[in-house]
Amino acid sequence: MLPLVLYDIISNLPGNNFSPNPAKPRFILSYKDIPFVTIWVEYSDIPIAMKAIGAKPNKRQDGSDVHTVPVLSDPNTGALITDSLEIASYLEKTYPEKPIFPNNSESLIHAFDSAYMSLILPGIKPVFLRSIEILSPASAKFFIGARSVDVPLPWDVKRDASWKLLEKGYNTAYEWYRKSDGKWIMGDTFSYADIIVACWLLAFKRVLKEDEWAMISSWDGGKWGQVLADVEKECNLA
Ligand SMILES: N[C@@H](CCC(=O)N[C@@H](CS)C(=O)NCC(=O)O)C(=O)O
Repeated sequence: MLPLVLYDIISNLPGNNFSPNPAKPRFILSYKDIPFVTIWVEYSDIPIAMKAIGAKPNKRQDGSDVHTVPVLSDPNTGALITDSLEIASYLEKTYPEKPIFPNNSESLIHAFDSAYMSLILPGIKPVFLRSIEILSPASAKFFIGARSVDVPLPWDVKRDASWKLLEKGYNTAYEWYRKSDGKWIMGDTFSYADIIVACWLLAFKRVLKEDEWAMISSWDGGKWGQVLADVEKECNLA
């Protein structure tokens, strides 16, 4: 089997990775034990680099085209897939061993993805500010332009108020987990929903200061540090 190729975003952190959406296919590939290599792309080069390989554009909320990563290329089938959810769907169909959408849960997990995002977005501004600090100047500028469409500037708001909003979102996610009889959102059954939760936590851990991540990971009795550690272990990444 030829290794698949995952396009992810470069940063100045050791090991590069920081971005939640490309982390999702990385976790799936590792969980399913599919060989892959990563091509690291400058954030500001995403449109030109993805156009150059012939990747399909994604859609902005207003319906206009935008090139995004992750993109996954599979030389075994010739597939070239844009968007983390599309990639998850492709990988599940093409490599069904170790399912990530067990019990026909794909549609529900798509809905879960949006619901989880709506918990995070209200408190995301300090995370975006920290993300800029780990990008090159050109990519930082591009990131501000791209992300401020959904999360309007200014981002330099009172951190404490944002942390409160983010904590409130995670308190809700905690209630979701508490209703499940097991450590995963579907009880004892691991799924892509847990990967979605973990990839955002990983992004926080990577871009935030140590004390900021320590605060988030300790919310809800240490639930979030634990979820990240559990998912990393389940996906052979710990
Ligand atoms: N829904 C897409 C979102 C991907 C996305 O927004 N990617 C960001 C990096 S994390 C990007 O490429 N942004 C480029 C831009 O907005 O111009 C997915 O899940 O793959």
